[in-house]
Amino acid sequence: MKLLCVHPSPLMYTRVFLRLEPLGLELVAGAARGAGHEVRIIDLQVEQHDAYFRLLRRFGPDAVCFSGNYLANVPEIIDLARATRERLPHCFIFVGGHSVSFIARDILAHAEGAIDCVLRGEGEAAVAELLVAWRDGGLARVAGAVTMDGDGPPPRFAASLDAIRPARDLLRHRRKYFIGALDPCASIEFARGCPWDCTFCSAWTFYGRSYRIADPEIVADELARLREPGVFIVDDVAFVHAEHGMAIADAIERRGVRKQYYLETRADVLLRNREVFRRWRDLGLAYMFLGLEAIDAERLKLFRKRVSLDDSFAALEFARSLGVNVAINIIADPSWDRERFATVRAWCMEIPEIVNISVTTPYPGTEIWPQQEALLTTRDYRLFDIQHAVLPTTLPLAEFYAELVSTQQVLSRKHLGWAAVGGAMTVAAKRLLRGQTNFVTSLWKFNSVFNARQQMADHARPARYQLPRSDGAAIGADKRTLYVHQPPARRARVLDEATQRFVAATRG
Ligand code: B12
Ligand code: SF4
Repeated sequence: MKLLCVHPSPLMYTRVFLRLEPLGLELVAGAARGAGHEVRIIDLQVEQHDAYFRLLRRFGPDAVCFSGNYLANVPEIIDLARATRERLPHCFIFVGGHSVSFIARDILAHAEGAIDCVLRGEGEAAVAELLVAWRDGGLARVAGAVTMDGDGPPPRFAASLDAIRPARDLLRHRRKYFIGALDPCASIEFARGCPWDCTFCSAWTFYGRSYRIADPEIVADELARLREPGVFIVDDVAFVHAEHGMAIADAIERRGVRKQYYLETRADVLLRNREVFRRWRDLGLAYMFLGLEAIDAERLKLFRKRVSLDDSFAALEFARSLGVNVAINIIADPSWDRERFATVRAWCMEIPEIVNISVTTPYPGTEIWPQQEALLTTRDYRLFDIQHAVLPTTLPLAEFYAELVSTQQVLSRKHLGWAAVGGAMTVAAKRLLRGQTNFVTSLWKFNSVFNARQQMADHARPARYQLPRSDGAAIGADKRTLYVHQPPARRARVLDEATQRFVAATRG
């Protein structure tokens, strides 16, 4: 069977700072190809809709699937599915990925027949079976499949993270992926899931609070095969498990792999596994993202981050001492007034780190969704990108955006000040010499994308598809309804005893 795998267009943030290869979709493609199907991938982060329709004509797929990791991409996916259905009425059209797994029925309803199925959960676990079931009948028996005719059994976890490799070779423009000065940059997965349970996050509800690790030798082989000098480690929390981090380090050292890495982790993990991070600094760790989320104890508690303010600051100190570039995230609350924005701005200017500001956004699948859903001021999917305010703001909305964008501008200028530009220009020149323009272009894009007037205008666009109301009370009453993959039995977690004790202690 011929399968075309499609990743939708970039969202606001990725239009400026980074653009990464769609690793999840590559895994789905890898699983389908491994089962004998002829597979193509198109990534609309780097290609236009015209290219998609041309490929559709040329390739003539029997099946088309879309990656729905991001809620804000839902309208685009539905419109593309409708346009595909018009052109290829008998094609099997399905969607999978993080966000759509939480709202599968709503997706089918919006699409009015243009989408045959939503495959919930880890796609590589069931895609091969799904394609056979569509050909031979029996879609409703496939684990994770949701169709207009009924639901299959609950989604199944992939048997291991090692068996199926991402079909990287199917991506047509590999040099288009970058993050900051890591240009070009590939992505890799060392571990999957998260054992913590922050209220604003859906990573733990998607993976049933599980945490699984990949075989160090297999990922080291994969790293050795990557041509890109930069590597983005996609794990939600890197190096939770110290021995695993060390084992990968050993394996890549044995192979003589030399790359520059980007990773994301938690303050408490960083403090606990200092040796691992030092080792990775020596191996090429260049950027680290710490999700601090708040700079006051009250909000940290509200987010159930389970990290004290003291630990957050101690982690920042330690990260600085490593000599890597550190970025942190702070979540802007809709209740912020001018004074609060000014305080945050002042604090951010005092510290050397890159600061990213996102806006509190309740997503289906998070614990705050049932609590806050009724308060939403908009249900337009496109605005659920953590850069728009979808809850009532204390300041008039236009003023909130003016403050938000000016804070982001101040922070952007801080890093692109003349001194910084001096450094950035040297990096830029080196990238240009290698024919890589992503990083250089990103330096000038900020003002055209982050713009308060544009953000307001986004709210005024007519919305064809809107998040439907759900029964928030029912979801809130039973936590199990939040999960896509139900939590596995305790023994299925791979945390060693010491890490388990650490996670349990931080969970309180
Ligand atoms: C790495 C990452 C990124 C990277 C890479 C994104 C990319 N190109 O893929 C970067 C940094 C660019 C990024 C950016 C953003 N991200 Co992000 N990201 C993640 C993260 C941490 C891991 C994703 C990942 O690569 N996992 C590993 C791969 C193997 O898994 P996967 O992609 O999920 O794919 C699996 C399944 O989802 C499924 N699947 C995926 N596609 C398909 C397709 C089909 C057909 C099928 C059947 C199955 C399927 O099968 C795959 C294999 O098991 C997730 C959290 C998480 N754990 O999911 C957040 C997450 C997905 N991101 C999130 C957000 C909010 C964003 C941003 C909007 C943030 C911002 N500041 O603007 C941007 C928007 C990006 C864009 N598209 O423009 C939210 C999504 C919220 C939502 N409900 O919409 C998440 C869940 C984080 C969170 N805690 O809330 N992100
Ligand atoms: S630690 Fe990170 S990935 Fe885990 S639940 Fe909290 S925000 Fe989500």
